[in-house]
Amino acid sequence: MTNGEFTRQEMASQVDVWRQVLATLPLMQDRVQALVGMAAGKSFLITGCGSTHYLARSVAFLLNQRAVDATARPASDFVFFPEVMPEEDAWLWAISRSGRTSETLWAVKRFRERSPGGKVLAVSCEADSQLAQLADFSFIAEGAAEKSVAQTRSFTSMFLLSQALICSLAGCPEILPRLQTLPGILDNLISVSAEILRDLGQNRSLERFFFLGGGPLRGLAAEAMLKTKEMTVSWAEAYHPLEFRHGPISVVNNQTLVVGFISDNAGEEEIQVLKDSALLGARTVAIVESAGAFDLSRIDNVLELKSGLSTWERAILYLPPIQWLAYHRARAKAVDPDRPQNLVAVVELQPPIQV
Ligand code: F1P
Repeated sequence: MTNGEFTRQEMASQVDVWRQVLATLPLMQDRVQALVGMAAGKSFLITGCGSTHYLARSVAFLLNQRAVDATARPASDFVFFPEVMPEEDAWLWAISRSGRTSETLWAVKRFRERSPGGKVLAVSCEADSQLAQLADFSFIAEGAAEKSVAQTRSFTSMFLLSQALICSLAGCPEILPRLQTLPGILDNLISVSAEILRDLGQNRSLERFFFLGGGPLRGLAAEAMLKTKEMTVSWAEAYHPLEFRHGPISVVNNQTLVVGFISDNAGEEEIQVLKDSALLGARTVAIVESAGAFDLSRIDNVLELKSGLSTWERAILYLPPIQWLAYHRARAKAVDPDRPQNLVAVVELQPPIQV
């Protein structure tokens, strides 16, 4: 199978895999309770590489919003600058689809050296991986593993699993039933937006892609950027929405697409950034909870989530539309999103350090 067929199938199965991941939560209850008992009052160092580094950034923000101390850094920063890790009272939360990425495994090693009493929590798609075995607690997104190089359903499923863990860790279990509604909402979102996403993906006049998201959506905007680069070999960048005016907007032209991941906290201001970009010739897309809440008259395309959920709860819904946009662009450019150029599914390196 080639020409993006693995990627397409993995994205198309996303709704079912989310349901599967959410259905396994009750089976993890004993482990979650043990984790909650031991992790109370600790701070978290969240890490990963590539996609999972961006996932870590959103997870850290979600924890911070629930008053849990958390910092996200790429695994290589923990390996080469271990002094940034506290010597006690911190846990390492490592995220890796494969559980085999060198830097992530090295970060675990460095953390153990620096903080012998600290614990390691792993979120992965591979139960038998080295990372899952090294961790004190591992949580697996069942059914989310992939054949493709670029992460799609694995990313969103590990995000959902992490979010469910945060509900327990941060003492907000009342959110869990609302997370259970996400697969149905995604199903509807993808069917109603399919045509827009295909048209945008097939629009070869677009050459520059910008994804704007703030707060918990910043890591997701970065992942949208990475998907666009990996799958379509295109120029893509991600920013906090209001940061866009502080320099990046200078390269906006009529070959530019600016996508806003619009939050509840700053919706009006975020949409104004899209409107400013439109005046410079950009095509704009706003992904919003509800179109009725804003004046969207000068926005080219509006995708409505209609989730009835807060930004914190619905965050992961912003990403799948961009995965589909990237898929269609890859097909239109005749590049294979299953095997992006210059990339491998897992980066395994020779140790530069004694590990
Ligand atoms: C992380 C990752 C991917 C990326 C690339 C190499 O892998 O950086 O995000 O697409 O192909 O690996 P993992 O640690 O999550 O398995």
